[in-house]
Amino acid sequence: MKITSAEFVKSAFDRSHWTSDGRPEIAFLGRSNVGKSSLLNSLLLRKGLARTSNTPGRTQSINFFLVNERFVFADLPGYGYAKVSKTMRSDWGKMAEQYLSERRELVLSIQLVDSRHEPSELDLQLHEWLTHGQKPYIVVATKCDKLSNNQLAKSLSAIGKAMPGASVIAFSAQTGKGRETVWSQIESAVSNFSKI
Ligand SMILES: Nc1nc2c(ncn2[C@@H]2O[C@H](COP(=O)(O)OP(=O)(O)OP(=O)(O)O)[C@@H](O)[C@H]2O)c(=O)[nH]1
Ligand SMILES: [Mg+2]
Repeated sequence: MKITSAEFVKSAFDRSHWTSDGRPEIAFLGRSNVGKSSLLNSLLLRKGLARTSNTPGRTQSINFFLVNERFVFADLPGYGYAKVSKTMRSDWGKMAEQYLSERRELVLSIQLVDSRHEPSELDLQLHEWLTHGQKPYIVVATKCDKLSNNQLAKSLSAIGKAMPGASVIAFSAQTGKGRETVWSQIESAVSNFSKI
C-alpha cells in the first residue's frame, strides 16, 4: 500500500465524539502496552503519528487517523492495565462492546496479542466478542523480534489454539516483519467494503 497521506483526526472520549463520514474503518484492539500505536505507526511509516509510550494505560480515548483520504484507522484504548480502577475497567468493556456492535463503518478488527505470552483472560474474552460479532478480524502477534524463530513458531501455534478461527500474523514494529501481510488484509477489507 502506498501511503499518500496520513493524518490524526481526533481523540474521542465518548460516543458522541466518534467521527463518522462513512469511510471504512480498521480498529486496533489489545492489551495496554501490547504495541497498538507502534503497529499503526509502522503501517503508516510515520514514527510519531500515534503516540507510543512505556507507560501502560496511557491511551484512554479512541484516536482516529485518516489514511489516503480513503479509510480510517481507530486506535482503541488498551485494556488489562492492573493499576486502573475497577470503574475504568468496566468502562473499557462498555466502550468496546458498544464500538464493536454499533460501528457500521468497521470493516476489519485487528486484535493484538504479545507474541511472548499466552493470551490473557481478557484477550480471550475480546476474541470471543470478535468471533460473535461476525465481522472480519485478524490477530497480530506483536514484538516478535524478541523471540527466536523456534520460540515464535511455538508461540504462534499456542495463540492459534487459544483463539481458534483467527488468522495469526507475526509482527515486529522494530524489523517490519509482517507489515506487508497486515496491509494485504487491510487492503482486501477496504476494497470489499467499497464494492458494496
Ligand atoms: N521490541 C519491540 N518493542 C515494541 C514493539 N512494538 C511496541 N514496542 C514497545 O512497546 C511499548 C508499548 O508500545 P505502544 O505502541 O505504545 O503500545 P500500545 O498498545 O499503543 O499501548 P497503550 O496505548 O498504552 O495501550 C513501547 O515501548 C514500544 O516501543 C515491537 O514490535 N518490538
Ligand atoms: Mg497506544
